Amino acid sequence: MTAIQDSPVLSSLYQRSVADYWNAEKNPVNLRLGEVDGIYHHHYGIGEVDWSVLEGPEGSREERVTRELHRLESAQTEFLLSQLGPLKPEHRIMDAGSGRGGSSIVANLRFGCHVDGVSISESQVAFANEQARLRGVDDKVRFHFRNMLDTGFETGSFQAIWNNESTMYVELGLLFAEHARLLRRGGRYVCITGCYNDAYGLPSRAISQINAHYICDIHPRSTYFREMAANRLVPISVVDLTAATIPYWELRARTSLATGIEQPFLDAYNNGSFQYLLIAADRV
Ligand code: GPP
Ligand code: MG
Repeated sequence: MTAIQDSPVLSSLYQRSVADYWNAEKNPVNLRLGEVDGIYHHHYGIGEVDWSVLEGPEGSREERVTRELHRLESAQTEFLLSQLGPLKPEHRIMDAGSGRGGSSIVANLRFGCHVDGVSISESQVAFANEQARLRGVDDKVRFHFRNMLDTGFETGSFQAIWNNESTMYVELGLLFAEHARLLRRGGRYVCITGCYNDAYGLPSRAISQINAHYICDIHPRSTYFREMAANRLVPISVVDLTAATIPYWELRARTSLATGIEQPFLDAYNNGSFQYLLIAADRV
């Protein structure tokens, strides 16, 4: 573990350990999928699986499965972006926890907007900026080694902000205070997240296993709504994507790309203790 004292970005040993994880991460389930079309995601998929990918010639099975998992992850991105409201090319939008840059680049291709992605992983920031350069969109899509809790960006400068599976790395009160500061009034906030279901009490064993695997801290569903209400973010839409993501995990569990975290996800989703939610909110 490297010291944090000299870092302008990392403010705790916890953040240092998260940055270390992502600086070292090279899972084939992320890199092989990204190579399909050059869009590198760090989130899961939604939608019906085409199970025929498991049939046919053994030699090309892995390639078919890789493409199918990537298709489902790309469908998740499209769904999230479709909730950001009407965006124009002159708008500026932010990807909080931007990973290898997939969602940001797709957002620029779709809306033509200026996109700023932030990550506490210097490796991810460098990788994502290289992807933007390769696509020729680096004049409008920029990735920054910054902390989403304290970005340093100008107050009221963003029309939309999203977190695609990155809220479980931060305290939501601090995150939403920064988002509320950055968004202009009438701007839109969207997150897709896994949260534990308060109706079942404290986190189940499977959720604890997911937390340990990624060094994250999955929040209860209630905390999202409490902290949004406290920070001028008023939900406009809540979509339970749990049933839509289970097929992705069932396919992933049956492939050589599996990382070992598939069964805890399936257990947590199937027993009702965990939910995969999209929440969209207006900044009022
Ligand atoms: C997936 O990233 C997302 C996270 C690590 C955050 C945890 C998400 C929850 C919904 C609890 P990834 O694509 O890098 O993960 P993997 O390597 O497993 O594909
Ligand atoms: Mg992944």
